[in-house]
Amino acid sequence: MRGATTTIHTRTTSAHQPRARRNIRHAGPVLIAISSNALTRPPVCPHPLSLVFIHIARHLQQPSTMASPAFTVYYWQIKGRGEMIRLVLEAVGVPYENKYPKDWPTEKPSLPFGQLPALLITDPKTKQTTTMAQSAAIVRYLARKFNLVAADPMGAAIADSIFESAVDVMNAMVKVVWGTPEADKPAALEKFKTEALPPFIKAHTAFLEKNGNNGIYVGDKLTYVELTVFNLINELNTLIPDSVTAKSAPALWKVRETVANHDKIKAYLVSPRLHSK
Ligand SMILES: N[C@@H](CCC(=O)N[C@@H](CS)C(=O)NCC(=O)O)C(=O)O
Repeated sequence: MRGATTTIHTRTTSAHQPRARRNIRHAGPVLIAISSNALTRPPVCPHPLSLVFIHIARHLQQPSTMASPAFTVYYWQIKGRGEMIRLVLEAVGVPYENKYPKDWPTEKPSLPFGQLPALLITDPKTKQTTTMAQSAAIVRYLARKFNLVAADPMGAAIADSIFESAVDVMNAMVKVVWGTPEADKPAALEKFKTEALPPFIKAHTAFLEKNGNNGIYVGDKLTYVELTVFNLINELNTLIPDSVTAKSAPALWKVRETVANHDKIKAYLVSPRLHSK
């Protein structure tokens, strides 16, 4: 995650040299501290590992070689499934552009599965663009790349399962809104309200309470899962006002509050980048 700190200490073979260190800021997410003379001249008789560290440190010092791929979120001009991708990029402060379909029937065949959202990833060196599809795959790719996943594999897998359950609810909601004839919508909505919503709130509350009710599902690190649930809660409350509130689902509401108070997300929510619907 941007702002994370990794410390690499290099050691020369001279026992007399002070172990002075300095911090080197660079364009990427790592803050690195190494012995002060290591960047200017290699030690006379270095430990082989120190040369490796020096090489890494020099590489990290050059912003031009640190260029990140350019990201474009390709989706309609609404929040929908595209929003969880935007939220991940916003949370880590990575710039991106939005692309909206202009003539969907002609654009559809160019997508890997004929659907949106997609993430267009352009390599800064080759200028080649990869089109990545499937919202879950995209958010996980970004979350892994920018360290928005739980650290241990078991915790990460449990978090993934929580994410998948949120996607199930999102899919059920999409089906009611977009896949139901107008005349059948009231009944479909009622069914969703009584059959899909309560088990979602119950299961998520159980995970959150087990984790100490801190607004986070696993441990104390915010991941892509809380960002996704934040989006889901907003969508649910848009569809069915007050379906998730501080009173009806306090543990889930805390997730919403945790994300809403994240400094970068807080800024995003009042920025012109936020889609209004
Ligand atoms: N499993 C896919 C589902 C994508 C999906 O259903 N996209 C819809 C919009 S939310 C779409 O592209 N609909 C237009 C179409 O299928 O032509 C994902 O999560 O990305």
